[in-house]
Amino acid sequence: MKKDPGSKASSKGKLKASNAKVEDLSKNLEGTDDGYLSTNQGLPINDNQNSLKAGERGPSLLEDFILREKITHFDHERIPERIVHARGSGAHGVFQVYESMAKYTRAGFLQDPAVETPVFVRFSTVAGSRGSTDLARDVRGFAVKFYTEEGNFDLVGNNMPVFFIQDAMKFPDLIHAVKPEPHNEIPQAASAHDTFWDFISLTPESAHMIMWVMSDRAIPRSLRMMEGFGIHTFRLINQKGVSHFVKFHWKPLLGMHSVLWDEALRISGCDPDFHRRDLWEAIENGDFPEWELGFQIIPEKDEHKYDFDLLDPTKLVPEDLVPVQRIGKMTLNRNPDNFFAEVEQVAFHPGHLVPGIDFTNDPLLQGRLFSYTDTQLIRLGGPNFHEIPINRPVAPLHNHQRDGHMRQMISPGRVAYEPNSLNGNAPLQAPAKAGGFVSYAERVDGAKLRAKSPSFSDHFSQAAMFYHSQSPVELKHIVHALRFELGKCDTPHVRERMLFVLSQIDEGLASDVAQGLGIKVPTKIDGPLNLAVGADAKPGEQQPKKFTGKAFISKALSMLTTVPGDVKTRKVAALVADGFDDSGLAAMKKSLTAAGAMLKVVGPRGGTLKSSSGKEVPVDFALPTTASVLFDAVYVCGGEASTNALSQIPKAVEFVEEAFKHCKAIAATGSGIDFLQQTRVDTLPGDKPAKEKVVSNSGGVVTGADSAASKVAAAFIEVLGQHRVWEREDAVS
Ligand code: HDD
Repeated sequence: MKKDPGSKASSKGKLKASNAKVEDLSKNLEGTDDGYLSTNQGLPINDNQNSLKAGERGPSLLEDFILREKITHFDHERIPERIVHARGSGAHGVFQVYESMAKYTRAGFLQDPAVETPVFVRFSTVAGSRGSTDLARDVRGFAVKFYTEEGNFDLVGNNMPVFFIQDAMKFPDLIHAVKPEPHNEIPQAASAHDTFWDFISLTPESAHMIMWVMSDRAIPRSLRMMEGFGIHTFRLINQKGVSHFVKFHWKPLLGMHSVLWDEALRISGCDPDFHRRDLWEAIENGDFPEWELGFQIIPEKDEHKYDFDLLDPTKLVPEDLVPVQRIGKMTLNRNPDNFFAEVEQVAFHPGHLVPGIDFTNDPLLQGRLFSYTDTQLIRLGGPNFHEIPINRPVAPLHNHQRDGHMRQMISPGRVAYEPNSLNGNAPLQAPAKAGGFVSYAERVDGAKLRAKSPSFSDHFSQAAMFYHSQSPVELKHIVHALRFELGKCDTPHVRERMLFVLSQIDEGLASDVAQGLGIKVPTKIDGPLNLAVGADAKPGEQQPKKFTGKAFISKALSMLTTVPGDVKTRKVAALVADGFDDSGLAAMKKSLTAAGAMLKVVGPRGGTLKSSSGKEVPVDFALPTTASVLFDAVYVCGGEASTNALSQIPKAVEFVEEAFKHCKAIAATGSGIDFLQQTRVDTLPGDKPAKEKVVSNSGGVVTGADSAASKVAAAFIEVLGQHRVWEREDAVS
């Protein structure tokens, strides 16, 4: 029988592109598929269909150790899902620094541009369960494990540069509030419910993050098209012991793009694995996703230079004040061989550091340093999770830690302590010069107290900065998102209080949201604005200041300022039926492929389709099983018989109309234009496709004669490069 290309044998082939981690993982790849089926003890199995019975119709026997082993293993296949970030997708890759960063850090993997450091990345949503949709409105986790020669360095970040809360003490409350409500486990993977907004409306420090989560950043087009951030301020320490503060950034080379909320809702039904599939397919196709690692470097002397505190994780350092230096590139070039073994079992920890990188006193980061090991103990079953292949470092590991559940390493000899004379005191402690980790000797003294620095008390200025830095389209989407979310919130006083919080950022924003909800923005609320304070908090802490004045505008905060204009890896649907014009389809395919995009044939059914001249093309997707929300743009190919047939299929008409509604680029050649004229694409003022058969671009609908397909393609590619035709949005939504 032929082997499935996803089988272990073929994966082993894939592993040939070698680096230290690939070689390390290959030790654990199950051998070949040759040989007989066996038990876990290696006993060849003769009958894997029938249990052992007392007679053909008799009861099964307890003696059947083969049945018991199989069922027992199956019964234990699941481990607890992550309490947050349960839904995730991962990939392997490499990182290379562009030039030595020795000036700032002694970290080995940031010294030599010739060195390729293996990485494993896991992207995730936060609130949903393992099986939830990829398209939830949510923060995306962006966790990178660098397998460096000095040990593993984990950069456990998100796709937004700030966080909801300032202190880890409040993390369980935040997560309890956003997760499905505990009495009925509703809703799944959604923040649009009462408990979330109750908590947020009482915790004004979340205002800045709320702006991000209500923006289009929370519904990315692809995991390959989003930024990543380390969020906290970290330290870089160089060979001389000099420390600089640093903020880590990941900049996607494909630019940043999102989907519309209406699309996200549809995609969740059509393909809940949309992001996971997109990442997987891009890597399989050789379209390796790439990000540049960015540093925002702040000298120690500038610690108090800004009107926010560098230790406050609800604040970002505007790129206008401290530019991001792009210092290296990460390329994801290999899909996992086994989802569970790699993506599910990978264990990240912000405390996995290498010499040359260190923490700051950000109270959110400090709490995280406890949480991540603790969670792996329950999730992965014990203290030996570092031995799981995906987690083990490529750097040598020697210590006296021993035993525990599922210990894999066999540590010989009788010496399991230090100091020792029986084994020459080995393994020896490493002097700093030889790579031993030495914590940065920051001077710390102070009274023991539960308190928050007054420098953490401005909650609205950066929320206003984010809001006012958006383009009009993005701004409108934030208002609509808030209307949706608060509209799903049933408790009137929670909605009203939240409107009041929004009015502290911007009164216009609050009244726009209120208008959509059909209620008024309250002019005052009973009691303090901030209830996320200790019982004996000072009155100042309870009344954070409303933002007034002119907001700081930071260009980098709008995704639209970063549209790169190229169409690499974009997926375009060609609507085609029997009798299509093959010259038009071929010309369109040639141009799109040359620009790095993909043309997929969408037909009324599967199999192949015949052109008017008798040529056959295979159908990539059949209309009943796909939808235009799964594509970036649509081309309606010419050919009378083809377009006549398509116009009789409601799903074909809906396909184009939906793409139009979602502001996507649309192209048609020849009789494809007649097809468009029977759809809603033609009913909107100003967007009528040209009936004459010359190339025309009317509001992102590009049309032309069959013979002009290459020219149509060129104009179509230009529209596609803008991602969306936003001018159309008001007319269609
Ligand atoms: Fe966390 C997982 C990112 C605050 C406790 N976190 C987790 C993951 C990411 C982040 C990307 C998934 C890792 C993976 O793919 O396995 N977390 C963040 C960021 C935060 C943050 C960027 C704030 C800046 N987290 C945070 C706090 C706490 C935690 C304040 C607790 C005090 N996070 C966890 C955890 C998780 C986790 C419970 C769940 C699964 C895991 O660790 O391995 O320990």
